[in-house]
Amino acid sequence: MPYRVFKKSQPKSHITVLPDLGMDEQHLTADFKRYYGHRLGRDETCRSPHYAYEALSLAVSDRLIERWKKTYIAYKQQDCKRGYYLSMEFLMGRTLSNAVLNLGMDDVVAKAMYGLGLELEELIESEPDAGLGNGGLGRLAACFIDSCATLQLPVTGYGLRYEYGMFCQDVVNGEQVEKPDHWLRNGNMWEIERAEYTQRIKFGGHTETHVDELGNKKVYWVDTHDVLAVPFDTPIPGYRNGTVNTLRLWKAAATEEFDLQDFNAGDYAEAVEAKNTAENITMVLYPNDANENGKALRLRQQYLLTSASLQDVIGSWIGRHGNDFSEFAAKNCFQLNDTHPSIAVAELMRLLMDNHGLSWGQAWDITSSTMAYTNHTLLPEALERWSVTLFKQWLPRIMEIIFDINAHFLAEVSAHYPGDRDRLARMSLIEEGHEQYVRMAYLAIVGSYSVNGVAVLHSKLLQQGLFRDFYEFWPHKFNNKTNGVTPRRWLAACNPELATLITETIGEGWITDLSLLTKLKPYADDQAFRKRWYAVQQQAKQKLVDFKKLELDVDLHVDALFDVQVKRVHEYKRQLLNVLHVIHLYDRIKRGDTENWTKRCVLIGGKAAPGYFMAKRIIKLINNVASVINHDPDVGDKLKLIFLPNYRVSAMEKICPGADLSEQISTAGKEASGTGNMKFMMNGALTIGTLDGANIEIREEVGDENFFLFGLTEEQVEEMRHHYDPVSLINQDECLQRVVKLLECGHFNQFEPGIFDPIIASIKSPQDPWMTIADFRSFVNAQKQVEAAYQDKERWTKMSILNCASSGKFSTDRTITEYNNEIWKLDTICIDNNY
Ligand code: 26Q
Repeated sequence: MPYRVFKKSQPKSHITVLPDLGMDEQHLTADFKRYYGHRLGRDETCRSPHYAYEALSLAVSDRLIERWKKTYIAYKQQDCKRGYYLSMEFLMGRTLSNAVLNLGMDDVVAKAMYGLGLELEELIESEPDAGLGNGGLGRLAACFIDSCATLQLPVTGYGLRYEYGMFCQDVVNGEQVEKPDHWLRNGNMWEIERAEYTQRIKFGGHTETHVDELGNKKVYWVDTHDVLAVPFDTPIPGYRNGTVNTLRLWKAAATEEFDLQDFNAGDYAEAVEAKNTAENITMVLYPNDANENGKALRLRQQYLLTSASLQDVIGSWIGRHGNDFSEFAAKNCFQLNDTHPSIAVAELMRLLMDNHGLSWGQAWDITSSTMAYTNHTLLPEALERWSVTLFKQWLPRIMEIIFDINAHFLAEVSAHYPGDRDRLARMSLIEEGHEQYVRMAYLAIVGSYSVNGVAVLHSKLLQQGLFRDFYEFWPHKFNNKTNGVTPRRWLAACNPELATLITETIGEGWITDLSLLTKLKPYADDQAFRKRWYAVQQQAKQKLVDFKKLELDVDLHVDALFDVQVKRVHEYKRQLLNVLHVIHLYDRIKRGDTENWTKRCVLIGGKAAPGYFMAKRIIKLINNVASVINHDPDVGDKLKLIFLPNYRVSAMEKICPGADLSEQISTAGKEASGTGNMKFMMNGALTIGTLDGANIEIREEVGDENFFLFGLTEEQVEEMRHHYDPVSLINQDECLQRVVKLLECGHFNQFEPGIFDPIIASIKSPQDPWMTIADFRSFVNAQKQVEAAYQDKERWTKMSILNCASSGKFSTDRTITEYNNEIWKLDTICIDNNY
């Protein structure tokens, strides 16, 4: 440890013993005032809510830190088995309201702020989102660590502290414009820098092999250009249980020697440049973008995360057990969030062998019984492959170890399948060809004792498709863990009115045992209850309308069906199918086919990867169609189409309580799970969806009659591929023909000729992988069912109650319990604290 504050001989623990902080209004108010006046130097003349947010956050944070320390001590004293969630993304969103809820201070805080004449909502809104993730995978990591803390599991999240998170999306002339997200500009109230746990990360250089007198081989990785990884910790509170776990995010920094070397040689500017190169590593989150694959900076990010985290875990192990690794595997496990941190397999081997003197066999036993891998995608283009050349250049020692792992692995395969050369080539960690590539998913599978998908269908398709050979070889490694979302953020906090109604009806146990929501089912038949449910939902819709009115200056009406699709914009998610349906409704209005019309407001939001041309063009199409429809006096309030800019966690917290209909319309077999679908269901929205990802399980839970199903199954999609003929499907369907004609004649791009040609060409192509046209008719028919149901208010409300009541399975508390029972096997650790 580079910094030692206290002399070893002198116990100083008394200076850290403090009386517990008061959890009442008086103590909180006093702390708030002290921070506001003394620490932040503000007074009543300050008009910005930002400083009041900071003062409140500091006061709340003090109360978290108290419990954090107790949790830390309990884990240390019990020397319990620990879990580590390694992820390149933690999409945390805002922290204040979640911390207040989990500490059980919501009433106290509301009263204290009211007493001070402050608008709590305004303070909460002034917190920027921590947008350190792209979408589902990053938000899942955030929900997981919330559940781990709530379930009192000793799990630490390890990630990167990007200076710039997910870009901010502006819409200019209907087009996405990216702006940097400098979320740390005004500081971060929730993190603590722990420079004393800084780790050193090697890059570049080369390896040297020495054989000692006993004939033992030892490898040295030398002449490296090292970078420092400095940890910043954020407390992760469980729900009112005294547990506060840790999210540790690494920031890259230059070593001092690095700049001194150049500086002494007189190259001041070069020294500063070297510093920049090092610090660039954690500068920006990569958007999920096929065009960004293979970039050296991304590889360096991945290695910094895995090496720093593993060194940190080993360092703390050695602090407790010395150089004895015999119990290491029994007491540690690492969950890899996709292949992004899968270099961990090779890095743990390196650390154990090169730094701690273990043999290959000892190191492999430990590695392959501590690593577990979660896959999040079936799209082949999204599977990570790194060029061997790049790997050798930046991580030469790691590349050697991967070759060694591969040699051992292929020997095992060929012993099992003698003479099967094709199989060896298929399963090799190295893809051969003009250039060699490392197949990261295979490295993760070989190095892990558990491999899971994130929904039943997805896990099945992994076993039968992408990872078939591996499943045949090691069936015991494969399992499914259906995703979830945390009910604290995604119901209790984001929809307090509905949460109150639920708690008044069935008690508050659902917040930590979501299966209790089934107790709501009988109330679906209770007319008085339905009336209250409906009123709460209308209120949530009004809140969303008011909010959008402020932001977008649009007039929406709560009597319309709120039809919502928010998620990353990607062709497989088929925002295009949604737009085709909207154009069809518009065409019906223009034709006067409006008998028994259901007013509908279609809301679409999501970011496109900056280099993804088609996705960006789809956003432009949505905006152009919106502009035509919303300005057409014939349409009026029968139909609205709104693009919601800058979709992010804090936006979803406002959107999901106000949604009637949740669009989950991906091509079957393409969406691994989806988690937005679960947030909507929990808040009482109905789903229109394909048999894809977790939709299948959602439908199973809520029953066919409460779910609007459409589209081809995954098998039908694969079967139809061979003879897919979208043009003839268009010709057979008059409505669809009219929709395509409207697009082709430039109705939505009168002054921008040709801009939608690539979109038209893609849906008309027999090669269209997403087969949008194939599902159009079935989608339109399902939407008619939606309209019929919506027109019957009692029926719709009943379905809404049943959706919420059936959403218990989709809590991450259930998901994490399964991870723990079947993969991690950690004991729960009670923290002695009256929360
Ligand atoms: C890869 C290479 C270079 C740069 C970035 C990336 C990258 C980054 C993020 C690749 C993928 C991601 C994110 C993927 C993701 O969010 N997948 C989603 O995971 C959810 C949680 O399991 C599922 O519910 C979704 O179905 C799945 O799409």
